[in-house]
Amino acid sequence: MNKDFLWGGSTSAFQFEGGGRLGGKGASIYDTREAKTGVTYSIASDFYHHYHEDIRLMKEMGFKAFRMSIAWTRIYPKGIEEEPNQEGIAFYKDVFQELKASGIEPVVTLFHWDMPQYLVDHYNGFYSRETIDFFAKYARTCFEEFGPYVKNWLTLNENNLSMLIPWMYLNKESEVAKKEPKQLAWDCYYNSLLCHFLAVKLCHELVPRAKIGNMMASAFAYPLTPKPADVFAAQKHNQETMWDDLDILTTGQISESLVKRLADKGVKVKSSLADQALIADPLAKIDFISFSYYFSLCMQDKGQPADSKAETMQMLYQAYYNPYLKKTDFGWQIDPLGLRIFMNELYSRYHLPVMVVENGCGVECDKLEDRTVHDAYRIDYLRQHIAEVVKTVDEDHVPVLGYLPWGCIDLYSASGNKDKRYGFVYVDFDHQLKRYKKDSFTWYKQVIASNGKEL
Ligand code: BGP
Repeated sequence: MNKDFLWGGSTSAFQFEGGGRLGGKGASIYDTREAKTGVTYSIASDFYHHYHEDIRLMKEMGFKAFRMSIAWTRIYPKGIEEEPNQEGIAFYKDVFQELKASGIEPVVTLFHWDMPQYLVDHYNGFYSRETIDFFAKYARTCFEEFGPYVKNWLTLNENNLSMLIPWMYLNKESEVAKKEPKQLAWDCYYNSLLCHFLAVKLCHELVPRAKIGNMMASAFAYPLTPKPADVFAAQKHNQETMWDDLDILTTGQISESLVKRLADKGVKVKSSLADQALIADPLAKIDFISFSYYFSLCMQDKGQPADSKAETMQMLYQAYYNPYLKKTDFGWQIDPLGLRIFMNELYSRYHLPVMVVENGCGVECDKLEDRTVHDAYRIDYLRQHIAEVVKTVDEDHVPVLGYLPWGCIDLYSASGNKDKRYGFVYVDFDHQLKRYKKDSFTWYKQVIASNGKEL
């Protein structure tokens, strides 16, 4: 393992930062959701008030990197203002300086789903072209203000899935929301794609010493059986959920095959010459591929009667359970070797360095006893995955830049469930958000100190 390997952990603003509307922050879609569901995203793990303590804990574990996202609404409260919010800028500068002083590189996601509510209400999020300009302005501000502190940037979290969840950023009462769903999904995705390209280009122009990557969700599927039709189903699934997106990001064009496949579904790709020039701009090419990996999937031929013994794994996509794998209590199948297979596949396709920016096992069974949590199950899960990362680097010689497991300090799950925990540090959400080191804290510290040798 390279001595510069980025060991660390990963979070996002809406799930971790809290701080509510303090410091002039505007409402994101999660703040609005809070009013409806009662899930207290405005507090979450309250990194806003605990960052000194949290960074101390990360330093104690030996973190080399920490992934966090910037809340767009902390910089531009509505998304549309002329001038950025200086208090928001000061907050993040403070965090970055403290990370730097602790020897920890920030890995910063520009957009982790927390769209300004104003842009949803008035522009239907990524549906509108205006949002691209607002996003570009936000990204420019981030690079100009934080460029001196941040060497590693990620654009939009899990953007390959944005075609599957366009309604996240739509005003459901608007006329737009009633449009033909496939075209609507593509149009939203396409505009978010332009946001990605603009951000990459701006980053290369404004912070030339920095590196910037995409962030994709692994939806990696095996065929359920060696039946050629199942192999083809898996191939199609991987193409449509991951490679179509990555092919655009890395080749600088929307392939004719994709345009025709979309046309077969009644979806039109409207791409201006200026868009095409941006997509093809060498400055708009990513430096590395980052991704989340929690499980692998199995696919079978949809045209055939479903294998009655195959259990369905209902996610964003209909997939099947792999009879050779165990699964978590949340039904996510545990596949450490799948991570190695996936990274090899990525590298052989795109020849770019890769970075694991999310991985982990969310459980509801963490129990605080005598100021700690005995989380052998977490250690077991991470040990197996890290072992595969090490082999991918040392035996397959794939350039893996870092391993940043998800929710390194407990945070809210994307679904709002604060009892689904991933961290090395327990956050007592019922008692002043006090922090406690779990058994995995000491274990991970030794993993980092030995550069992945002592697992
Ligand atoms: C990814 C998201 C994260 C995170 C993670 C775990 O898709 O990028 O924000 O939440 O999944 O999922 P969950 O929170 O549902 O356990």
